[in-house]
Amino acid sequence: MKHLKMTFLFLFIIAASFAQEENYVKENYTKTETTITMRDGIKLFTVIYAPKDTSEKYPILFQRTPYSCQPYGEDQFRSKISPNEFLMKEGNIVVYQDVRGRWMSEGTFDNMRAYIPNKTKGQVDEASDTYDSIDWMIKNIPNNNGNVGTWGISYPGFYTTYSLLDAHPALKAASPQAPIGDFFFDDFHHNGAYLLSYWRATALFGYQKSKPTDKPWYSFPDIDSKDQYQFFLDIGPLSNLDKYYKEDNVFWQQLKQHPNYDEFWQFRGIIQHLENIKPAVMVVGGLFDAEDLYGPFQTYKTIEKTSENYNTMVFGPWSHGDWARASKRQAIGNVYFGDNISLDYQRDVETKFFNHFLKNDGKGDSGLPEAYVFDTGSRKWNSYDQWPPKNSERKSYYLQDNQRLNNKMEKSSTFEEFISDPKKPVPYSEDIKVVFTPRKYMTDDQRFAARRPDVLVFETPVLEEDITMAGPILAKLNVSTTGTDADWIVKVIDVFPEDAEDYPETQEYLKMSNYFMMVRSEVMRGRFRNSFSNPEPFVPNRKTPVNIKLQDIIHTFKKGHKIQIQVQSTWFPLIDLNPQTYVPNIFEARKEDFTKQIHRVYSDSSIEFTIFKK
Ligand code: PG9
Repeated sequence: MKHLKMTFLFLFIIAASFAQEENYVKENYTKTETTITMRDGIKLFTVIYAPKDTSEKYPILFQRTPYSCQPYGEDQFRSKISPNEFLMKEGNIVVYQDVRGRWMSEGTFDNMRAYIPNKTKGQVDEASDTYDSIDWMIKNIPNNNGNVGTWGISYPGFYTTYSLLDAHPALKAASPQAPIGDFFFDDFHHNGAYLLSYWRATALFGYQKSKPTDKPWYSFPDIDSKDQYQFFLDIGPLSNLDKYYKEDNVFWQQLKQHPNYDEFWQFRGIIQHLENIKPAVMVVGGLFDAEDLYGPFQTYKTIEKTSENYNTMVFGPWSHGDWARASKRQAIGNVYFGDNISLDYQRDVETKFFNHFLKNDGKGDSGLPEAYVFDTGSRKWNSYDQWPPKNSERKSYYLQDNQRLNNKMEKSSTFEEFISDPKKPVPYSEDIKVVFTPRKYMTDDQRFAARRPDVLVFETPVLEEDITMAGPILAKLNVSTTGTDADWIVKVIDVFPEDAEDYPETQEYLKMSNYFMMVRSEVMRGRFRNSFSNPEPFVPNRKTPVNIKLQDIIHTFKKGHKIQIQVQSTWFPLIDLNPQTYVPNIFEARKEDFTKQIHRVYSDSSIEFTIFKK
């Protein structure tokens, strides 16, 4: 009975704090719903929250989203507005907008709509929609101070990056957070491998609505299973999924029709257009973000190369969007990183960034570093005046015989081999569950994989001193297969010592003692090894180079730990199965195309790290 009382009390406290937060917005802001007419006549639904206190003028914080401006109705208030509570409570005009073709806005949605440079009359894209919206807001929202900031996470992050193109002069600051950079490298694909774990999410963007609506017009397929691995294994070839998504799921059809990096994807990538950027930019990302990691790193690095503007990056120990939450303990899966990490970032970094450029007109020093990154091994924040840090050097470790990860190549012609069987693929997670999009695996224990014969393991001896890696990683594999196609997955792992302590978050069946913590991982669909646009089969049994870029890390492998590399060829159902027999389009592969093959990894394969020298 006591337990029940405690539960009710806990729920009451949560409900009370939620109501209190919602009351804060209702008590301190007015809400106006309107439409803004774009240059082609389409009306975009826009919600304006303005401080009731009109004793000062406020900047406009603007978010464009495909995920709706709900709740709809001028008497319905969000529980929280703006990027964080600090900015909400100090007062800003906060505007949300349904992008073209979504929810209450008119027009036709185009997934990752391609940017049109030098638009002619009548041509529109998300840049022109943003420009027209900002122009209207500055002229029509009372009590604004003439400065606009944009922000958004993930898809809204993509629209934030978009706001930088043909930017309105009133746009002074933008924070693309986990922005999608390119759907061939973020979210739905990684280096050409299709993320099967995203399959259900395809419904989000697969259907066009017939008119402005405040109710979902799409639904997610009900898969009659609690075990995603078994469900997709039983499904077999991807064409068997068509019974769930018909012709009217436009995005599913596009995914199947464009298995290579063709113009369909190329035109939609936004990274290529990031040049001569003027507004101040703060890119934010999660070092364990399973959805968008390519996007934030490429957004920051490209702007750094092509533009003279204020451009900074913040990467913390976060999974997708954690930095916008207020969890006291920051943990991802079994691994705990510290307390109040998100709140501290919101108060001391994000709020500071927007205030500096929107309330102080960017005068003086922002007080923020060029690169503010959390070392996920030492559990400490670091500030650098460039990224990767100045005093870092590239160092190679070789995949040597007897499972040795060696900083010298003693043998170049030995190899390790394994049987890769699509009928018994390596799970990407031990958890029995169905995900909407992948998340937890990014720090999961990899001992379960290490014990499989189709996962190669290479590791250093126990480290006698700390080694800090800070920057990109390049896997330079030399491989062969008896087949004509293959995927290659590389995982970088921090092996904890025997005396590592459990966390409250550690799953019951696990121990942190000798935990194989995933630090970074990536796949290369072997057919794309020389070109993402022009795939090539392997020649059976021919030693072939396959390079895989792994996204940046900042991780100290501490004394007493070990650095481990795992190499495998299936990763299921995070990614779809490679038939290992070359077919023009894997989405059309037949059951008989899926073959068991023998893969080899040669000992002159290496992993090139960026080592930071204190
Ligand atoms: N990038 C994330 C996503 C895109 C598409 C489908 C599912 C997730 C996001 O916008 O959250």
